[in-house]
Amino acid sequence: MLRFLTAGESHGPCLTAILEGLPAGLRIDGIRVNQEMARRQEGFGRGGRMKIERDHADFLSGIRFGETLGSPLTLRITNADWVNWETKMSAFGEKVGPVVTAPRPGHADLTGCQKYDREDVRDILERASARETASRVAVGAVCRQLLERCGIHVQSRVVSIGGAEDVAEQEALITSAQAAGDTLGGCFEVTATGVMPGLGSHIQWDRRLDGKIAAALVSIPAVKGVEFGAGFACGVLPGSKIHDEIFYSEERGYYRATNRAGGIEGGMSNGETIVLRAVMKPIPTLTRPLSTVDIFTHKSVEANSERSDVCAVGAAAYVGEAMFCIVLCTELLDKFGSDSVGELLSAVANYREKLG
Ligand code: EPS
Repeated sequence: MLRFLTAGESHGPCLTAILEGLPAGLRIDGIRVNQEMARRQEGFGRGGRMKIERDHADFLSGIRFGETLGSPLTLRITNADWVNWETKMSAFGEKVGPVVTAPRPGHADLTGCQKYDREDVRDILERASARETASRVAVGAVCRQLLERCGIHVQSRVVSIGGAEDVAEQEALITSAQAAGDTLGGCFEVTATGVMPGLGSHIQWDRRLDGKIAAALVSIPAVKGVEFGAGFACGVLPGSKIHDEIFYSEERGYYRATNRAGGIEGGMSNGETIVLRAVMKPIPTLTRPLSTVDIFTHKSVEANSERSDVCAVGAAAYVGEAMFCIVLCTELLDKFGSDSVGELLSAVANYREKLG
């Protein structure tokens, strides 16, 4: 079983992840991992933090001479901003710096303070920050390298920002949102090609591939919805306009001429390209803040505002790729379960050959 955990606060010393369950013998290209982390930092509308950080992953365990050992991988991403926060984020010692008491609407701030009985919103926002997604991109980048060995490729694109599909229009919208102290969300698409039929299963609710992918995508901060293939249009059109007819040829085996199912039927990959779209709400940190309630005085005040992004849909698309890679890799190992890459590759090749 592949599993991972992340740890780390946005302005703490570092982010970390432990990834367990990868087969031994996977050659890891560390440069590619770091390139993927750099991509997450790009995009029109990112905030000042992205000028401070040059995210890269250090591998602290699970690899020897560039190859996985089958033991847990530990990845560390150092926060360059830590030097500016060291005293304010100290693990021990006297508390210094202002206490944040004005929770932002739309953020984890208020409910987190209620749930964890904290009096400083920073105790919540530090972990709720989307900075944590840097760890996920590092883990996803490792998983991608295994998927690619099996002929599976994952990519993404931004579909729209603030309702605009044209890039120049998107940038103009982000510029005016910034001037107005506002933020913008949008929609991104993630696809996977080369996925063999049969990842996931129809036999139990928690083994359905679409359920697992949806959970992984909605776990990305600010993502509010996911659809596969024709998605919500399935509720409007008749069955004859939705279901993909099945064909067969010697060269292709079974195939569909359309892909409105988005590559998943009955909770299993069907061999077509997996296509999903996710929507990201606007980031809750506004420089022209909304109204909130001070958690000490219970008086109406302006919400806390601090450095943030105006728009991070491009970054979210890369995080979406990473989460998708992690789920696909988990399912691949679940189906072909192997301790070494050699075993995995021959099991995959045998299966593909059997299907024709
Ligand atoms: C982020 C780092 C954060 C934010 C952003 C994402 O850095 P800082 O808080 O120091 O500016 O820019 O986090 C949020 C949008 C959020 O709501 O917390 C990153 O590395 O992606």
